[in-house]
Amino acid sequence: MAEQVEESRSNMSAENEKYDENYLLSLAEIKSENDQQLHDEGYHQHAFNLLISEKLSFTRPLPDTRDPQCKDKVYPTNLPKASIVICFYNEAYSSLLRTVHSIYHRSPNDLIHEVILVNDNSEIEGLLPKLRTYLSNHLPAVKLVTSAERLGLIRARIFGARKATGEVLVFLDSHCEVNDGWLEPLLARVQENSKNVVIPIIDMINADTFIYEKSPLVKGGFNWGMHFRWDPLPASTGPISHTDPIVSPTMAGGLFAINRVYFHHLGEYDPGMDIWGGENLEISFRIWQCGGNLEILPCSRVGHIFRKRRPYGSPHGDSFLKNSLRVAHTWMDEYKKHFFNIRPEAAKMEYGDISKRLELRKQLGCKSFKWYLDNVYPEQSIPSVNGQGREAKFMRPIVHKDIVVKQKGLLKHTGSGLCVDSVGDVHVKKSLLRLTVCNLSNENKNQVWYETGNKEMRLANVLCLDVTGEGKTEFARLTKCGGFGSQEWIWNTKDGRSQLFNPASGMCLTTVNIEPGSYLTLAVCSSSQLLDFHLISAS
Ligand code: LR7
Ligand code: MN
Repeated sequence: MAEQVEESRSNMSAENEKYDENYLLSLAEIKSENDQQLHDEGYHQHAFNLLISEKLSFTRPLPDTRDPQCKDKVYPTNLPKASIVICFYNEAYSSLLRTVHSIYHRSPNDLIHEVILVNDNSEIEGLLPKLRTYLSNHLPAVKLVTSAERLGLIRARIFGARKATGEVLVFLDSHCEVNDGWLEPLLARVQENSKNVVIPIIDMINADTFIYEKSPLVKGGFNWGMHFRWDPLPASTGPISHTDPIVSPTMAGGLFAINRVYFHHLGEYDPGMDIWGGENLEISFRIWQCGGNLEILPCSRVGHIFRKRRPYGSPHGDSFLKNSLRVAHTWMDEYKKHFFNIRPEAAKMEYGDISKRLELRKQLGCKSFKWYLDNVYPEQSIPSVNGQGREAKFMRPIVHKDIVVKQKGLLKHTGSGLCVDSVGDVHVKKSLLRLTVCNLSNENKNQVWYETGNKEMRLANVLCLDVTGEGKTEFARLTKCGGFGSQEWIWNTKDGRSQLFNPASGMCLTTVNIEPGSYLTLAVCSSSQLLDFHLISAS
């Protein structure tokens, strides 16, 4: 096995490959018709930049995002072994194999009992034969199983878990990359207590650039619309240790480790849930209410591709709402009314038979939802109904990433000497952008661009330079800033150029002409002078 992996590793990863953001950006450049097609179809089918994924090696290097103290931790030598279960529906070949390779690449061989890939009846033509061939040549130990029908991710996980025989189950999404030392902390904590269910810190793989970003220490919560959310760590717990487990009221859902026998004892998942959504809160409430612990382990880090939309639908309507109803009616007691206050239409909706889940709750002797709120999630605010609200105990505002202005100035088109402003006022959304005569006086704010640490270009520090339209060329406009890929601009200064590169489209900002009034748009990056811009200070 190890030999096979070794062989494929040398095939797949270039010698002396380094983690380098500029290298990633260069992979995003569209250089041919074929690139364009891969890029466009990739966004359509997978909602991430497939062009980069396909070019990147399966075992690419990643930045080690752990706190340095994590490296001093020593784990028992007799850790239990993991059955890693990965369900996938229409996952891209390259992101799926990168997930699997990263596991073998960054885990001690003797801790992996097995890797089980559950194909949830994927419909991408040719995916399965290609995958089978690859696995049998390079990763023969990986078990690939296919369900008889599309199960949805919840039933697919039950299906996969029932095939597993290792002591600990580790679930992962099919577009992850595990990082150095990810597995040991998870297994050690489950070994300490078989009721510990543990989660790595989920680092972010940017869907447009594949840049691997370190996530802050946070914990899982939810809002009364039944959406999972991240909560800041409460200030009252004192100084934050960067290595100790963080008790978490909920989990995001996709990435966690649990003792296998305990998983089955606890009732697996609710098999009445369809396709996607809700199961993460369900298993979180169930773990806590029925005597388990849920923790995030800061020394275990796994990257996940965060897509801006889900690239598949649910055949039978909104599975998230239906699944959430099953959670509310099974676990939330009188507190479900807060959900119905937010989604009144849901109160009368069908959610199927939950009698088996209610029976399970009784049989396991689970505690009330009030107990959970009081003891596990005291920082949750409870909306006031008939004056009976509860103020959050240690609420504090969620810290948004600070928007730092890196530099500001007029955006000058090098060749023409003209500057960029908007056709409408700087506050008017959708205003087109054009070349105009530079006005160097400071009063004239409508030509001053602010480049932020979020890689945005904001005109007068108000709206963002945006080029929407997946793959299709559109004119540049001002839109509300929202951290979208179409608002991301990176100075490309390779080969003496000075161009604004947009990784999401793989293209560069350009002007259609060099006269005053010419609109701005995107073009394939090249040495054309039409694409050269630079920032000059407004005297
Ligand atoms: O019908 C399906 N069958 C499947 O096998 C639909 C999906 N799947 C697979 C899919 O290929 C993927 O591997 O199930 C996995 C999860 O689906 P995603 O990636 O579309 O889900 P997500 O990442 O958007 O959503 C998060 O919430 C879900 C709620 O049902 C699941 O719990 C996901 O696992 C979960 N992902 C994470 O927790 C990763 C970190 C996200 C954060 C924060
Ligand atoms: Mn996912």
